[in-house]
Amino acid sequence: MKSLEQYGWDTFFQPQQLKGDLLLGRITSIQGFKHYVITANGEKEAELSGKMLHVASTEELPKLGDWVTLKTYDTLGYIIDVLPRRNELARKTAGARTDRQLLAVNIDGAVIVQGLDRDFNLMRLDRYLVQLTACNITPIVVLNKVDLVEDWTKYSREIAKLQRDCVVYFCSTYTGVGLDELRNTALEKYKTYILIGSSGVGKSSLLNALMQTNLQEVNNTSDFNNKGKHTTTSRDLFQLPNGSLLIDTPGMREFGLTYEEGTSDDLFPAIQQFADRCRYSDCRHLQEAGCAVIEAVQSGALDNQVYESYLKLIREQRRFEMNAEDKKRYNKQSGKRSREANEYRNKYKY
Ligand SMILES: Nc1nc2c(ncn2[C@@H]2O[C@H](COP(=O)(O)OP(=O)(O)OP(=O)(O)O)[C@@H](O)[C@H]2O)c(=O)[nH]1
Ligand SMILES: [Mg+2]
Ligand SMILES: [Zn+2]
Repeated sequence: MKSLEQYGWDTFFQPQQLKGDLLLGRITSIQGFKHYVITANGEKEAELSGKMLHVASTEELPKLGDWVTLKTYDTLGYIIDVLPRRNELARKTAGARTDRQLLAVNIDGAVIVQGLDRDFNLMRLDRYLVQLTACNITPIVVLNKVDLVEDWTKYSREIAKLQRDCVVYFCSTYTGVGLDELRNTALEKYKTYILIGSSGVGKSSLLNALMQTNLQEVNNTSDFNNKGKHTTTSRDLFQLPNGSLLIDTPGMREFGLTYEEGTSDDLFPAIQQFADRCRYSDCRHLQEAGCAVIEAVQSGALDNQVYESYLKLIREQRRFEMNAEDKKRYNKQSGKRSREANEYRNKYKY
């Protein structure tokens, strides 16, 4: 298994015995029906096996970063199984009410990129941090384009208000500031990271700078008529010279929350520190008497912007949860139908 370690394989994935002539590999790109899989015998192109076409939900289909078993014939392969995942990076897709989209799986860290031109936004950053925490993925914050600003310290002060456990790197792909530090202290060998953030913040530029070659075309907004032709359109996994694995993604307009249960207060450390002192243990910190969180906002101990962000995210999460319940009820019924169809198919072997 040695050679697969360099693509992120570790003891977590300890396989069920590999049967027969099956090969193990990791998905590095998905384009339509084509899945690119890196294996100990090099890169293979693979398609879904018949079995895969009958999974109960699309979330079970192979995703970028998945470990899969495949059967290969020369260069073409068929994906037989998806191995259990360490984690899944999900978001609610733009527009759809409850659609949860898996951006990538088996991720060690997510690099949230914001540009210091006009893109910096504390609430948006908070949203990314909440969702990553809920997905069990370590956040790394990169504030790019520092060549455009004079005072960086105010951004550190803003982010500190969120009281979240995340490291912030100030970078410029133009001047090279911060890149060595990012490379050497945030990106570990053989671990998998994903770049996320709005379009135009410099994700592909960062990837290129870290790769030390120009692999991804960048969205050159200085182009004639600002059309920005090279905006990234697919998610792909690359290996940096230091061995770490980095996924570039198209800029996201929306990064909706998808987590469903649990005490959401755990996801908001800045709120939690006061919440323990609320009069009612089920206080929602909206207008309840004896709410220590509201008192903290009034006294200035808690930043109002951080409180507003909390309220907004909690509302959004409740909406997602309610819609998800509706959908689950529906899926249960259609899942039963598809199971029945499968049983029938197996019985009569067609
Ligand atoms: N001033 C400045 N501009 C930068 C920096 N890094 C990238 N840019 C510019 O920002 C624009 C967008 O860069 P990209 O790397 O394509 O951004 P992206 O995040 O990959 O965008 P999408 O693929 O659309 O999501 C380009 O014109 C880059 O030249 C930087 O450090 N400083
Ligand atoms: Mg890009
Ligand atoms: Zn309260």
